[in-house]
Amino acid sequence: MSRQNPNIVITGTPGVGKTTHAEQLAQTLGFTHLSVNQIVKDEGFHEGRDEETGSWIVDEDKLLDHLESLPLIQTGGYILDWHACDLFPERWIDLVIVLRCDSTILYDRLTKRGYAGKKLEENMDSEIMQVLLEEARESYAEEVVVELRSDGAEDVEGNLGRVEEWVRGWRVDHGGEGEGGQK
Ligand code: DAT
Repeated sequence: MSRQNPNIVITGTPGVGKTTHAEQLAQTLGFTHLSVNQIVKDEGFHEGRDEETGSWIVDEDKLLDHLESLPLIQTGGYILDWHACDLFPERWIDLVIVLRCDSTILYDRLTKRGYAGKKLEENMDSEIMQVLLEEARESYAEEVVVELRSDGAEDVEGNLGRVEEWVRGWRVDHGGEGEGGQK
């Protein structure tokens, strides 16, 4: 198995900026952005919504089968954007980015999105208790996981530059030119 490009997971609590980062990175790197939540919804890989939180109850087997049918493992060049990461087999993934956000800023983003009550509370707790960071650290090798801040626009810019640099390095280490998009 020799991928031409790395596969990157972008994870974190809802509202931290996963979509914002994934869309821009996919564009600059020429990678494919997979919004896993959207796939779950569009393809019906779920058993309805949790009554209390409104989140999808995901059929993980169906989701994994679908992802496995993509050229993801062979070619690389995918950005998987989801609020969970322990589902993806380690051998698929080259980098796991855990975005983190200041709780006051996150509170504002989530209330603006219409989150309230238990859903808001659970997501705030999740960010404060760094649940996704722990999940990533438990599921992947230490050197694969990076924690990046996503409080303001300047963070996004810095993070994108850092990841692009990392991808260039990955390509060089894996026999590529260190430039260019997905082949
Ligand atoms: P997620 O995909 O993690 O749920 P998002 O990318 O949809 O998050 O971002 C939620 C909102 O917050 C959206 O209006 C964009 C804004 N946002 C995210 N990260 C930001 C950042 N670092 N600076 C400024 N705004 C940001």
